[in-house]
Amino acid sequence: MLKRMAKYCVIVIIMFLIMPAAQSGQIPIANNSFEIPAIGPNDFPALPIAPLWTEVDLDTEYSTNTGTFRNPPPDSPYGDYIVNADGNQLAFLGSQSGNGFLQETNSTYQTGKSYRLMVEVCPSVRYTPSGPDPNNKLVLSLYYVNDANSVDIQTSPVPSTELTTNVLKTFSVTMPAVQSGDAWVGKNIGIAIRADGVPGGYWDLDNVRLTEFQTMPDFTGDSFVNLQDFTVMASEWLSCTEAEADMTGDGCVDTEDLLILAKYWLGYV
Ligand SMILES: [Ca+2]
Ligand SMILES: [Ca+2]
Ligand SMILES: [Ca+2]
Repeated sequence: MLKRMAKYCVIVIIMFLIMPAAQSGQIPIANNSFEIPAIGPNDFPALPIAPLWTEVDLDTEYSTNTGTFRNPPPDSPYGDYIVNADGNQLAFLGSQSGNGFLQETNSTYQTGKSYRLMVEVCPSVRYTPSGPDPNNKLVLSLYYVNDANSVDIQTSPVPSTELTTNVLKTFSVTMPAVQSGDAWVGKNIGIAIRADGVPGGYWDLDNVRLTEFQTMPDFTGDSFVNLQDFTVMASEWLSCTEAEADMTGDGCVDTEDLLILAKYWLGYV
C-alpha cells in the first residue's frame, strides 16, 4: 500500500514538473515609462521626442505634440509635480485629434488569450485639455496591422471627467479572448494612445503596460479545473511577475482570480 502511494506521489510530482508553462503575463513595451532619453535635472525639461514609439504628430515640422518631459520637483514654482509618476519622466500628448503614440510590439496575438493595455493618465496642469469635456478625450486601442494599415480590434475612451491634475490614474482597454478564426491571430500586437479632441491642451502619460492572460482557470491545458491549477495559482499568490494565473488582466494574482477559479472548481472549461 505504502509502495503504491509512493509511486502515485512520484507520478504527481513528475506531472507538475512537466506541466506545460502557459505563456502569459507582461508583454514588453519599448520605452514604456518614457525614461528614454534621460533628461538631466539641469537640462531643458522637455523634448519633442519619445524614442521607440511611433509618434503621430500633427506638427510634422517640429513634432511638438508628442514628446517626453522630466517630472518637476515637488517644490516646483509651476506646481505641476505629478505625485505618483513612475520613474523620473513622462510623456505629453497634444489634445487634438490626429496626435498619438503607437507601438507595434514583437509579440503576437495568440488564440485563446485576452489582452489588456493599461496607461497612467492625468491632464497637464499648465495646458489642461479644456477641463472635463467629454468631447475632449483620449482613446486607447489594441490593433493589428493589415496591408500597412492599423486596424483597431478594441478601443476604449478615457473619460476626462474622471481625471485629476497632478495625480495619474490607470485606464485600460481589454479585448476578449482571441478566436481561432480572427484575422489578427499571429499578427503583432499593436497598442495606441490617441488624442480625440480639440487643440490647446496636453495629456500626461506614463507607465504603459500590456498583459496577456487567459480568462479561464485552466493553467495546465487539460481543460479541467482542479488541484493542479490551484497549485499554479498558489505558487503565484499575490505576485505581479509573469503571473500565469492572472485571469483579470491586471497582471497580478489575487482574490479576484481566486474567485474565478472557485467558480469553475472541478469543472471542464
Ligand atoms: Ca516614467
Ligand atoms: Ca487544468
Ligand atoms: Ca488578476
